[in-house]
Amino acid sequence: MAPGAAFDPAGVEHPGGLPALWTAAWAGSPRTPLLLEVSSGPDGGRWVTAGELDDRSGRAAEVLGGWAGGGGVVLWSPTRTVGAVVSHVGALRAGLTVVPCNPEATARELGHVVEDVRPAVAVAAGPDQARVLAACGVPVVADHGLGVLDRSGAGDGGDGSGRRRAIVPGGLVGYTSGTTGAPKGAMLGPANLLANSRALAAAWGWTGEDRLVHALPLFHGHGLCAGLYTSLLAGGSVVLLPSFDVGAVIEAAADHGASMFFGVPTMYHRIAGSGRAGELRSLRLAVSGSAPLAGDLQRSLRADGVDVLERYGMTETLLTVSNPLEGERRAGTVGFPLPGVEARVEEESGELLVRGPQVFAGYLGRPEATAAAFTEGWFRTGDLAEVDDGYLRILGRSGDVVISGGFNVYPAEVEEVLARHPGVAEVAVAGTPSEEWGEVVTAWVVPAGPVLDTGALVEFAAGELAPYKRPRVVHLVEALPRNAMGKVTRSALSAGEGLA
Ligand code: MCA
Ligand code: AMP
Repeated sequence: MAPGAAFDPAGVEHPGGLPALWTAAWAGSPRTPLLLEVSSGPDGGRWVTAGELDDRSGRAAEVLGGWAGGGGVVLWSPTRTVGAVVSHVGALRAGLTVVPCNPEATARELGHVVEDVRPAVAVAAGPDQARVLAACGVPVVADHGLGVLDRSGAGDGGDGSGRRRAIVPGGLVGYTSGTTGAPKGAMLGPANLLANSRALAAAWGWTGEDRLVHALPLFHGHGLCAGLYTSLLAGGSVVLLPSFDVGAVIEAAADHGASMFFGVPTMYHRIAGSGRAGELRSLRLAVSGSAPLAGDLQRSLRADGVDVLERYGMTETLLTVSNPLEGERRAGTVGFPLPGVEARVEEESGELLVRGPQVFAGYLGRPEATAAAFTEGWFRTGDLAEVDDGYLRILGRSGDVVISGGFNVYPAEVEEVLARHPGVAEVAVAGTPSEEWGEVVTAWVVPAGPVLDTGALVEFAAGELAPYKRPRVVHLVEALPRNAMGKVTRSALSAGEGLA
């Protein structure tokens, strides 16, 4: 497919990247309202202005500055608070590379990230998180909930200087699970982050007049790089909701005159199911991504006056393909390459390949995985696709990944955890279809003895896996389906075939 609209490549190499552009704009109009946290917390219920964000994130940057110099900072903060935004922006301003983590991650999951990143420093939202991080040998900075950071915990994990890993400064490392079960860190440099935001601002006509209702996690590209970073670049404002709730989204949009909402299909499924979708018709733009949006769901929302724009992306590339702002948004497709992006479908494999200024540099510390991910400068997405009348249609994944509520889950990681339970002889994990979640994580278990308490097994998994990765359905079986090579066939499981 032809590259998206003309794009000035020089524009993605701005010195200082996004933080320099943000702070220059804030200095120019300090009274502009930027962030509203809908909560009863100390920042809740009032608009935080550009000047205040500048001031507070500047102070956070001063505290973190001592650890800058190409190091990473693990951010283990609550999601969608002004305080979390302040410490995040502060870390970027200090030249650190941010590694935002799921607040619901388990100690095992966090331990893997810390081991992999060997960060210069970590920011912990509470004493429990601080203990887990310090036990990993990382200097810990306490976040007192408002993005007010202090170094009192720093001694606990040593100074970390001997083991920090050098990473391109001022970027982001996004964790995306690997087929081997070990999540890999995708390194996005400052130019990648800026290119993504510039392309979205141009494609979606994003301006300082826009107001985004934000209910997505701030530890993934969708909510963070598309939602927060681009809003700050465009000079728009953001209403931060503590959790996703249909009524709260509708009220926030009405009460604060919002113009935009971004969601995953599970959210739109719930909005349509509430019978209140029509109350969002005043939005100028409702975007869906991270998982396929069912055509019927899109058509039902359209009938209610909400013409959802579906787009496509990945942690490694951020957003690359989008239905048009003007013109037909075609159900079941993700549209056209964004400005500066080229996309093509490889003939033999049917795999979608992309290249452009937002495509990442590689996986942290994994040169072989990085080399395997590229073919002559094109990134192999692992998604199968076709071009239909000019529009790109995603047909599915070439691998085993399960997408549940917009979160990717890799069966191998879940299997590895379940297999450690003494009552399990063999286990296989795959996705099974669900209208609400897209797919749900399902486990087929061959018990080691006559009795296996599946509730206890799920509880065991809860100690090791973030909530979205835990199996929602467990089937006890006598044997697992295998192919001629003796390998378990997950596709047969999803289809309910070959089970003893
Ligand atoms: C929550 N639960 C889940 C999920 N989310 N289970 C499976 N899959 C999930 N995705 C668990 C909860 O922990 C809870 O467990 C139970 O389900 C019911 O919770 P509920 O309150 O109904 O769920 P929720 O808190 O409302 O969460 C649903 C959600 C959330 C809002 C749709 O999953 C979400 O924020 N998804 C967005 C994911 C995302 O941003 N992906 C972007 C990655 P229990 O009952 O045991 O307590 S991809 C990306 O970034 C690229 C760039 C791209 O293209 O976008
Ligand atoms: P992640 O690795 O968590 O960033 O998830 C990226 C994956 O989400 C992609 O490789 C796709 O499989 C999927 N994805 C994102 N957007 C869409 C979409 N609009 N339609 C279908 N799949 C999508």
